[in-house]
Amino acid sequence: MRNENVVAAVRDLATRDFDVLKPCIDKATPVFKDVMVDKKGQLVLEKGSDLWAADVGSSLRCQYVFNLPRMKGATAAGSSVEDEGGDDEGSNEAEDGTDAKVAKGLRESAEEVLMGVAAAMKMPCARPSAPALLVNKQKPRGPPVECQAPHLDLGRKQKGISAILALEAFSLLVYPGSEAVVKEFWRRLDHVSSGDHSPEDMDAWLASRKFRALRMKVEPGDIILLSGHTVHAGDRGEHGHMALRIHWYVTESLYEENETTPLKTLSSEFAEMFV
Ligand SMILES: O=C(O)CCC(=O)C(=O)O
Repeated sequence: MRNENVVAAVRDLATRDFDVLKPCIDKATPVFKDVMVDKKGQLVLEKGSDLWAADVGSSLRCQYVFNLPRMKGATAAGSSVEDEGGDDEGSNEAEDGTDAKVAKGLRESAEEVLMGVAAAMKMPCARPSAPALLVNKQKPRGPPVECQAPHLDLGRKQKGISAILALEAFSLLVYPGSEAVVKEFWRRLDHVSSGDHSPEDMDAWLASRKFRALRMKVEPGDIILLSGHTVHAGDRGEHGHMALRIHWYVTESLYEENETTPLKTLSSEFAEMFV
């Protein structure tokens, strides 16, 4: 979708060559490319944790989470929410006030749009996560970033949307209609657990179809909106192009963290349906 206030705010940053974002780009750290598997193809746990270990690939897909104070009153229902003073866990504020400068134009206009979408989706308590700047880095003479593994941005029990705002042109791999396939997988999994379906029924369903990604190309100012259960993946990068973009999650409850779900963590056979 496009919103003229958002487009104007993006244009404003672009005319100043994204100067205000330079400290954030420098501090951006690698995000997952895939999940780690051992020689037998089994998922590996992070040391000392019960989470799956991430494989960051060539470490070129990076993100910086803005440590911005939450906007007052920014829920889809417009109810008052106290400003929390920017103490979001895992965020990494640039020391020079960059966050505040970015907050002023872009964040406010973009989050107003996201709250409108949440309200239309009947998520009255929804509120956006701290925004994260995504950037494709590249080493001198090295190749651009590789594709990410197909994943969902939310866990099974979560309801909400993902939004990615293009500050520069970029592309995303999206599997159209995949939300229905994901829900069908969970439904069949429940039937196998309850004994209504046999594991062989599940195997036959998993082998019955393959889904192909659509390369969605967007221009600066465009916002891609995905349901949290739509299968997607970051695309391969282009030489010398950072493809600056900002990612939000909008979940139903106020203080919820999104649960990124690589398809391999659901089942390797399910992941293989998405080619
Ligand atoms: O690289 C991108 O544009 C998408 C990244 C993404 O979907 C994620 O990290 O969850």
